Amino acid sequence: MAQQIQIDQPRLTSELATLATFTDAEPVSNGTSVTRIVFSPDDLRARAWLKELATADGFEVRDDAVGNIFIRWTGTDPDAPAVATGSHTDAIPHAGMYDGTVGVLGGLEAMRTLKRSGLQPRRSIELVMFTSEEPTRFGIGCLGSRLMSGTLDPKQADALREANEPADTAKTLAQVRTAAGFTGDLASVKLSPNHYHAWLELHIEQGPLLEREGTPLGIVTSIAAPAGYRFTISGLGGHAGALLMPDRKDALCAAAELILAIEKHALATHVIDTVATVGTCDVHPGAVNSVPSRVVLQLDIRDTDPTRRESVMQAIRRDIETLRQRRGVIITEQIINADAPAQSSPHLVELLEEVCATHGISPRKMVSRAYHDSLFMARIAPIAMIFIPCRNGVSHRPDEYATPAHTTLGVQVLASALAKLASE
Ligand code: HGY
Ligand code: MN
Ligand code: MN
Ligand code: MN
Repeated sequence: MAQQIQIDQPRLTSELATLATFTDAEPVSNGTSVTRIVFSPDDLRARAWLKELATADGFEVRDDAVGNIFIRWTGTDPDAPAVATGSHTDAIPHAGMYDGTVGVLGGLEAMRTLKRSGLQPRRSIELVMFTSEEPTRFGIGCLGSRLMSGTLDPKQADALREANEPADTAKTLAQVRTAAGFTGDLASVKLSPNHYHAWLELHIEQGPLLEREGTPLGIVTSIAAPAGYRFTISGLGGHAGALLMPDRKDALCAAAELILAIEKHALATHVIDTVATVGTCDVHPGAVNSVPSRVVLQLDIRDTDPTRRESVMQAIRRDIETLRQRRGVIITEQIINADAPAQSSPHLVELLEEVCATHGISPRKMVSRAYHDSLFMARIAPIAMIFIPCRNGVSHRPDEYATPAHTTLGVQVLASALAKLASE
């Protein structure tokens, strides 16, 4: 099979470049800056373009109530659970052009290549483009795959509000998706546990290991466990000149101490798998001559071991208690998500190793520190992920880059694996 698989590299490279034009980010000199927030005009244009491509290739296209797109190549045994692959095309502000898109356009090219090779798959092969893998708009990532796998309550999901809008104007997911034309009941998004025979996702590594070791491909054996929390710190603000220091309860100073405490406790595990960052900090009222009275922080904390992640949270909470007393501020904690890690299917890892051997590749087995929709697909299907190197391990930045050769090799391995799985 390996020999017959001729990926159309120029077409794939050009489609990745076209997809990157659906952005409202300003052009930058050091790469391709992409901002494509879920259900934004650019996201809707990208969706329409992808569907046109897939329809032109003769695949069946549908979307579900939250806008997950399904591109299906029906097999000779249409009732057998399908083999699936896919990823996301939404992008955080000022991101790059390869995160997620390699898995979607690479998956489409894999299906087209198999079709061109004359394969008649027994199992259907399905490409999925997930809605809102990034947490940017609604504060929680993987909305589409969480709902598909039944790990997010549909009513809770519809009530999620835009995370970066003022509370009084923030729209709910229900309002935004309805305006985008997705009006079905979110409960209908959930798939049964045996809906798919197997799930594979092709993605850039978003880390430096493959490039550093000169390995062209990684096989993900597990996906680290992400958690998100929102801390609201309320103090006593006022005039930056007239309010004397002893009378202040400066919420931003308290936030600064909390941010450093988070870093301190993440480092204190002395385990490289523990990571934590405060990625957003909203200061109210946000005027230079006004003492901050309220600050909202969003924490992203991850670990391959959820128990160790929780022990870091306990240490942070102890420091919060001290901060409350010493600074006289109110600090409330809201959990956004606290997910379990995912293990890849040993069978799929072995199958990918066999496919790599036929392509003359010796892959690296590795942990994914970024989360992916595969983290949730693991709840309803056997999963594995294929990683390709990205330059300097950079991601979520305009200088994110994957070479056409690495991208093509990743798609070649994906196509061979899909063909094998479709005949199982
Ligand atoms: O944050 C992540 O791990 C993913 O790239 N959204
Ligand atoms: Mn991402
Ligand atoms: Mn991604
Ligand atoms: Mn992802």
